[in-house]
Amino acid sequence: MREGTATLIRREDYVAPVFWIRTVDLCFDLEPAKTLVTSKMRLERNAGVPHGPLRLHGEELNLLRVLIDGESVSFRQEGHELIIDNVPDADFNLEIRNTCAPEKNTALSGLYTSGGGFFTQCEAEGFRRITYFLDRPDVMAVYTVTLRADKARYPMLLSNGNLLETATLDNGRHLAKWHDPFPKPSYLFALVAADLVAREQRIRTRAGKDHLLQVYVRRGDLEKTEHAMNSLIASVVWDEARFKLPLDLERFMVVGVSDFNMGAMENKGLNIFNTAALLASPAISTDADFHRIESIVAHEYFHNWTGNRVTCRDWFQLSLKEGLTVFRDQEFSQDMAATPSARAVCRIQDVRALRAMQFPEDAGSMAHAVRPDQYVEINNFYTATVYNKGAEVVRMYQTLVGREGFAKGMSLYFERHDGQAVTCDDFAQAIADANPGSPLSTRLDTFRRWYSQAGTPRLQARGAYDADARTYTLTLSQANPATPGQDGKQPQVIPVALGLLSREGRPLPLTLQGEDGGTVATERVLVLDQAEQSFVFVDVAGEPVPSLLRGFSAPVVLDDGLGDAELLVLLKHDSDAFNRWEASQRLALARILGAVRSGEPLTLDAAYLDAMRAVLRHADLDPAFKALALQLPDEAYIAEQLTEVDPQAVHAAVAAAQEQLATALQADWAWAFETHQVSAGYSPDPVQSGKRALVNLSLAMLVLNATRGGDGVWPGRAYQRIKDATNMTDRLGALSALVNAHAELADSALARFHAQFKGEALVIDKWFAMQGRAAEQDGKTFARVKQLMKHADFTLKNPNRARSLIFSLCMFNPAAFHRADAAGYVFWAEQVLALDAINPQVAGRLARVMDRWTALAEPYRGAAREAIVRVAAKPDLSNDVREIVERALA
Ligand code: 0A1
Ligand code: ZN
Repeated sequence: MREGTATLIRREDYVAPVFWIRTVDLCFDLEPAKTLVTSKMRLERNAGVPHGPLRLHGEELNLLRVLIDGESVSFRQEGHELIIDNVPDADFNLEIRNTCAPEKNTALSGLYTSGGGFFTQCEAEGFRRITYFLDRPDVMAVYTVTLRADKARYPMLLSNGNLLETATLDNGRHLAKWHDPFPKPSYLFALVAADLVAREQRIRTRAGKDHLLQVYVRRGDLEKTEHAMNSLIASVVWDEARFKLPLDLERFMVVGVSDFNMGAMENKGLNIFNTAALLASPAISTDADFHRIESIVAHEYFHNWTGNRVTCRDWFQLSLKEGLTVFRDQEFSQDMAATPSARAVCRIQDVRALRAMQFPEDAGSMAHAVRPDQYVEINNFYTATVYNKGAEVVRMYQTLVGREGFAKGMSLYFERHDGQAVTCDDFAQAIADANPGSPLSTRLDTFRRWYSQAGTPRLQARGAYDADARTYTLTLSQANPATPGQDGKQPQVIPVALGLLSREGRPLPLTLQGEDGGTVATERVLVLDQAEQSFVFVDVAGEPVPSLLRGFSAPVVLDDGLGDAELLVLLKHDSDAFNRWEASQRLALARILGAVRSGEPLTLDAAYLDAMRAVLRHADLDPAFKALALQLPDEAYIAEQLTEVDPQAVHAAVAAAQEQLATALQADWAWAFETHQVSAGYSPDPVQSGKRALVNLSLAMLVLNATRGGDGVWPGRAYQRIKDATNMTDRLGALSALVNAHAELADSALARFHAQFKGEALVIDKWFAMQGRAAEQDGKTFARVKQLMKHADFTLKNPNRARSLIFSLCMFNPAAFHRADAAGYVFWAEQVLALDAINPQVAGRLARVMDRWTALAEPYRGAAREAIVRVAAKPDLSNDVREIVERALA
């Protein structure tokens, strides 16, 4: 597992491979302790590059033999490479035989065992842990795979593509042979051998073709696959309708596994999922789980075109497939949400996630461009920047060329590049070429800076109204702060969707100077591509309130200089639901930041409380929207607004705001709780889940208020609700209300919950996570986590379980983690090192918690540094963790 060699890989050093591998015939004799792999490949020199030896990647393998055209050849092994100097000039056959040890593979990369079965994870560089290969995405081969294993223990033998043959062998073994007709890079290879059952569905697509969809899980989990299957069918239908992209396989398989490093993986025709991202039932899953599963199933399915049919030339282009596929799954979720309000809720949630995860990344030690320039360990670059900011970049293409123009661009992209391994530039060119004369095509070079410049641009907007001339001049300017290795940044293309409102909240027509007055649009997109530009609106009847960056039209930080009065107009009247929500957040943010900066205790004013009450009691607003608008900004997002962060001060201000909102609106919360109960049978649809979100928020407020001396009836009602609940959303909501408020009944409720869900690993994960995320109060949460580390159900070996407790504390609970006595940092260092010995990818992710340590105030800053130094001093760290801590200390 120890990597030993930490070389920096640079984008500019890309060279095409010296050889192509055209076909590969793989044969596996599967045994947990020692699996024998025989690989027969057809190789061809790449005529376009200078001659050189054949260098194959291989890690943690035991090499048995190497034959070229049936004859043994001499070879060298250097580090993680197998080098063959003398290879024929013409095409040749290469046969390699090696073994690997799946049951020792705790890193869960390559071939590993989980729950008594075999599973693979090959992205990004896991295939080289199975056999020697040109393990790079631009080498695409046609695979034929034979699996041999014990029939009783592994009745299901799966690989990519179509099943050619099955047979029974001696000694209780059996065989299955698969063939995938689509050339693919090795990272999309997969096999599964396990005792699984499948939910099956036959579908006929628009094109009139029949397909078999299968979802494979362990026996007891079959009834939890209905939602995944429905999500898969909806994804197939959507991709055909929206982008004319059909399912290209007769058989499409999805498999669940409980030990998995990420959410899921898009292996061609054989997607492998973390069970947490696949299994759902009302009894064990929340509305949020249902929603997340739908979007991940869609994401992996959409990769079949954006990732698999057209793949990445090299790993620097990762956002080519990930940013685009996240954009596609976000669009899908919005279309599934159906109503405008539910669509807006989706958008708000996506932006919240971007700000909570990606903005801090852009401001920290690991800041990198959407298309990074260098890496040591590619696994460290499956980031919010590559995924979520990448998706925002794709969204900007669509904003600039329009929905139809974007669909045309996608068609051209597939026309040009189907079956190829390409770059982000190829994608940009296709979208631009399909839309000549568009605001994208005329600024393509500037637009491309989104791929090369790290950092979140600051967009400043200032308006000046001239009453005599009836003009409103909006001056937009941009600046992008320096990030590691990037000082002077160039202006970027920033589409600014906007509207202007009268002081009474009426939308105003938007005519720019020089345009004929015929334009009556009340929303339009301005394109900023210079450091500063002014736009003059004419015929403006009175000083307007600008509603800028509607729908979050660009991933920037906006400073529009608006004060309370204007924000209250937007909160009440903006036709753009996103900006309405944004106004609610900014009103809260201003108050919290005011308290943190001044060091004075926070007191919420009547204007704010009245506005929040009006939102809560509003007759027309969607409950899901209300729940989002009434939620305070994340502590991590608040911290991002400060140059020097005292996490305890941030938490104190948020806790005070929470308590005051709970108390001042007590009667309103009680009203909301009573009037939004769902009586119909459970469905995770936006209407029901919106009501449950508002009910759960209300209950949390009511319980909090009760523990601060308010109406004492609510903790008892929450406790009863946990007992009576008929779905996990209600049950978990009530339980977390008690746990977060540290109510007296919390312990017994937690014990009951644990007893009730003993056998459900995914629910026990929630049980740990809830305690790790509980609002800190006098160190109680931290002490509880330390104690839970010794719980019989806790293990570092299962990534979901490790994340449920450790990440909940270190990543999602700043006040419990950043302690003045540094105990949180000591705990972090211990867990990073312990995890690194088991699973470097998971350890690397945990290491990233310290990315923003330099922004901390003392004593946190000094103590954080000490903890990072302690980790960095460990001599045999994985590349994953070493890269993170070294960048943090650079
Ligand atoms: N491509 C997958 C994510 C993924 C990446 C790496 C993995 O192992 C290191 C596993 C999954 C996706 O975007 O869904
Ligand atoms: Zn993906």
